[in-house]
Amino acid sequence: MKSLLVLPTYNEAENIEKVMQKLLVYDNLDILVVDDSSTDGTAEIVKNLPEFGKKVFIIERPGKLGLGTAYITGFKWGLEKDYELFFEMDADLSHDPQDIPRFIEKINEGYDVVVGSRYMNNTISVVGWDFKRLLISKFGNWYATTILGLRQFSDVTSGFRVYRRSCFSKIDLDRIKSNGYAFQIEMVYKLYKKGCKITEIPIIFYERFGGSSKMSKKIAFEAFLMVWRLRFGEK
Ligand SMILES: Nc1nc2c(ncn2[C@@H]2O[C@H](COP(=O)(O)OP(=O)(O)O)[C@@H](O)[C@H]2O)c(=O)[nH]1
Ligand SMILES: [Mg+2]
Repeated sequence: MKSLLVLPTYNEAENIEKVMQKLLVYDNLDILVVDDSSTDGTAEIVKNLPEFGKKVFIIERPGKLGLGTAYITGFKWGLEKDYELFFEMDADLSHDPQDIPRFIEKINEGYDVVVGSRYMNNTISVVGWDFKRLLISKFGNWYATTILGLRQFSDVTSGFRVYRRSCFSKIDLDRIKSNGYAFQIEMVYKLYKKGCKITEIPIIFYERFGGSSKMSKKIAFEAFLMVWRLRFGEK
């Protein structure tokens, strides 16, 4: 199945080339970088790759406009073309491109959405986080899944996943409001409500290779409030 992997970047120059090398081994996978005017030359590195314009594409946005809108922009680009599967992945090597075939296996079993989970079967598969960060992530998942009735899922904030094309005709992408972690929660919640078949696979999450995190307290707080808006707000 022809697949598009949307890779949002904001100052990932230290990581982008390594990630690309690991992604370019897959024949049926194109990569769309959505770069928000990184100041460290991320976009230039992408545009200098020999595969640029063939398997690698870029959308450059005028400023840091957020992770959620970066994904929506990327998905819409792919929907205008003939991609069947849409992957989400971080550009900082936290997610291992070698896991991609396991996502596709689940799609072939008939699932519409496959989420890579760090917390399946009551285990924690995170390398390199301090206790505080882990606690926030675990609490965030408990909080969101409890309020939204998604307790069967162990990791609704994970950003390593794949959606089948048909998912995007079930929801209005222009009405996805949230960014950061809330974006991941909103997508799972809305697609679940629309009857999409969603499953998880275990992944190991590694602390970013180079550079620094772009997530802030503000983005975590957005998720905190957004969960209630999703629960009681528009369907
Ligand atoms: N285009 C774009 N990418 C972003 C933005 N915020 C984060 N990212 C990218 O989204 C991915 C996840 O962000 P990251 O800072 O690693 O989040 P963390 O893993 O939760 O600390 C990385 O590839 C970032 O470069 C943004 O505002 N715009
Ligand atoms: Mg990261």
